[in-house]
Amino acid sequence: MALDKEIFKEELKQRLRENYAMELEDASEQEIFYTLGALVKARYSDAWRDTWKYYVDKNKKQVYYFSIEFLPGRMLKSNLLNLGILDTAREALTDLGIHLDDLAEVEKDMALGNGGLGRLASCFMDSIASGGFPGNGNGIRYDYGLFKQRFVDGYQVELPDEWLQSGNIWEVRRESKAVDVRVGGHVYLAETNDGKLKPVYENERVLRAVPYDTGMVGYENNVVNTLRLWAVEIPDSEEDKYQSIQGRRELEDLTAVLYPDDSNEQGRLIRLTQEYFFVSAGIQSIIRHYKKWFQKPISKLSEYVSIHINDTHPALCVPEMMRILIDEEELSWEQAWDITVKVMSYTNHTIMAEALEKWSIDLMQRTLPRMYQIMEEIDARYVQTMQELHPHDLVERTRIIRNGQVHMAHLSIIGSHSTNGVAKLHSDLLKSVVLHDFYIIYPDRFNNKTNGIAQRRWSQIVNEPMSNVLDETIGKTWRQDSGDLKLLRNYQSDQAVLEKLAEAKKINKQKLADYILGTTDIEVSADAIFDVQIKRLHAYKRQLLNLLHIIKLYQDLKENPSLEMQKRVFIFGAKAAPSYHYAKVIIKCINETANLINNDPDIKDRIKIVFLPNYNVSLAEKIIPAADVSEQISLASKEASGTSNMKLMLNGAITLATLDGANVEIRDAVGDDNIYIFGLTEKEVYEYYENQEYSAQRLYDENAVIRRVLNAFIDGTIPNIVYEGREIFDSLIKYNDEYFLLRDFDSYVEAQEEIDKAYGDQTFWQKMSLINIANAGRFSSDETVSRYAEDIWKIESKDSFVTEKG
Ligand code: H2P
Repeated sequence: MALDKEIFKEELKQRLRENYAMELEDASEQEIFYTLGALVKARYSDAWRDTWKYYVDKNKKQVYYFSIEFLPGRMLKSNLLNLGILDTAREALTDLGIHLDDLAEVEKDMALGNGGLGRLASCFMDSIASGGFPGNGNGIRYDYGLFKQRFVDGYQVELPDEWLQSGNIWEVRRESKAVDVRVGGHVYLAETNDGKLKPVYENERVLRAVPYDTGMVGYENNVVNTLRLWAVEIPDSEEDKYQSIQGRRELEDLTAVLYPDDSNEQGRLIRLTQEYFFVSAGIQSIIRHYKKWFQKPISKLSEYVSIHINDTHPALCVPEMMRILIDEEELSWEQAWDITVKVMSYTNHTIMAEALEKWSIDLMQRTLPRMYQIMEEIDARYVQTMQELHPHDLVERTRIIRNGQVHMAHLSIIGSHSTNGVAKLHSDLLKSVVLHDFYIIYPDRFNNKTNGIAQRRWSQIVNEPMSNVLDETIGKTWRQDSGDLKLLRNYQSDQAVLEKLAEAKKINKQKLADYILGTTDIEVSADAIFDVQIKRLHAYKRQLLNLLHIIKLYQDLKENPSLEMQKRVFIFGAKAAPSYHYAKVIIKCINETANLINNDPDIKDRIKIVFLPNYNVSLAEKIIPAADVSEQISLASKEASGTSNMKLMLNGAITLATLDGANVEIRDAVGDDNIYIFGLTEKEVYEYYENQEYSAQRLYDENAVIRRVLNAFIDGTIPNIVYEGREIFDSLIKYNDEYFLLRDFDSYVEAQEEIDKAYGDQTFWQKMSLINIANAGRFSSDETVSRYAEDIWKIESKDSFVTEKG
């Protein structure tokens, strides 16, 4: 429904009067934001109701995407865009003297995730709704999102992210849909009067799970799906047990923070309980919905419900579904297992050990006794079935419970019908190395689904100047179907188009330069190359390699001030996990190097380093449109996919990359001439592991450039890093450089030199940039989600069944 500008203005004023007893002139930006949010929500509420009713009426199979992280960022503009009223709303607000962009800044980022995993989940939510797919998210409503990052003396300081302080305009509390979740205590099986074995719970704690629903608005299609996030409360029946404030707090802490530090026992306990809490609440609500509205026998569940386990955190979906089917629905084990495996599917997001989650048997038994019993049974039956088919060793290596631990990835694979990786290379590695044992057992369960990004957000919303040039050049169909970006290929030699794209980039760069000045006091020139690395801070992502190159450039310039090179601004955005010491050391070193270089009068503005604090979705939206170079420099084989690589490419940045994760597919899309590839291949990395020939010390001894760069960490060249510099140095030399930075250093420097040269020829550069934009369409999460829908979830898009039935 088109938006009438005048009616919209009147409605805004009227709602403001009703809610705040204020006239527009007197209202604060915050009051206007909340009023506008309520108005937008009201606009999609009918569609929201109609959508779920439609799924029910037509008995449509739905997917439930279980994820411990969601990172939607801000939702105002994306909701306006998807409702098709962004432009009109902007105009109407302008008439009223309000800038939509300023107003949008009021919204707190919904930051219920750490990085790519959570952001992917949110891109999927957008694409599932936009594709008209019946699909919902299920997660945790943390009171505090990912910490706010500040730098004090170059160190990362973490502050709580009180995102809910002023209320969350998009959510709806649904108390009537609360469910109970039982944890702790003891469970034993007792015979009932009719001779069945039933679990009896003793001394357990009952938690009340209250859902908060947020509408996931599809792009101009009247579909609004639901993201359901659970918060813990004390059930009425248990009030007596929680008379002290401290007791209440302990319980309420369960959904207080995202990823509590799990380096200590108390933290791990909370984490495991969190996992079970949202899994149990989610599955109970799915079953209740199914029974109430679909009114089909429980044995048919897999025809109507698909559950996706996003990484292993929701792996307890498997035993929890079994519990409900056996204990409550009284199905036989075999029948329950058959349904469970058909319903579940699992995505692996990384080969890093940190994500191959394991829990000690003892902790599992104490925290979730019934879950443990069921997992023991799954494990025993697995061994029994498989030992007839496979060698003993193989079965032992793949079982769920072994060496005193419960292996969540094993549980996810065994308990589901599909395991996928997130880029071709990653999926291949899963099959050939990381999960090879399972691939032998279940070859048909393995498949690849290369990640994608919500392209409307990462182009139309964040980059208006570029979007306008695209409209003028290739028409507007790309806004609906990003595959049409390829039409741009016809203009790669059109000087006028190249110049227009360059102008758009310049506008974005100037805007970012202003922001940088405002937040960090660092002045950067929009004429310089904006070289960007934005992602979680992690050793394998190799922000340190980037820093080594910067130090080299600095040393070269100091030695030879007349050295010819393009001006560069190196931009970083990254948070380090609070307990990840080494990552924090790298942050400190980057900040101190920045201090040194940015203030060195010999360097002036030839190199600038900007580490923008508090990297989050909103900051990404400011940086990405302004980027010239996209740093994707993880050690080959370590980055499962990456998604900032896709966002940066879509915005015309040139990728500088190792052949890792989805970089391989980006290279295939743009061709070797439009990307800069360097470093070891994944095969070579594995060869090093095998032959153990790698010696960082040798590289240090033999390579004078490397030596000089590394010495800068310990000889006082970079000030204020006495301990940190030594730690970096030792990690590379004494501990033999786990991620082969020194091995890739020369080829990285070479690639950087080529980039420097290429940027000198602006036409050449703009053409590469255009080719990147033109070939980004295939990395749309619309496409990715369609593949999941077809191959894994077996759900149909609303469009397809609407047309099907005429
Ligand atoms: C992870 C992987 C990325 C991947 C993303 C989504 C865990 O994200 O490392 O390679 O693209 O999941 O599948 P991240 O490192 O950004 O936290």
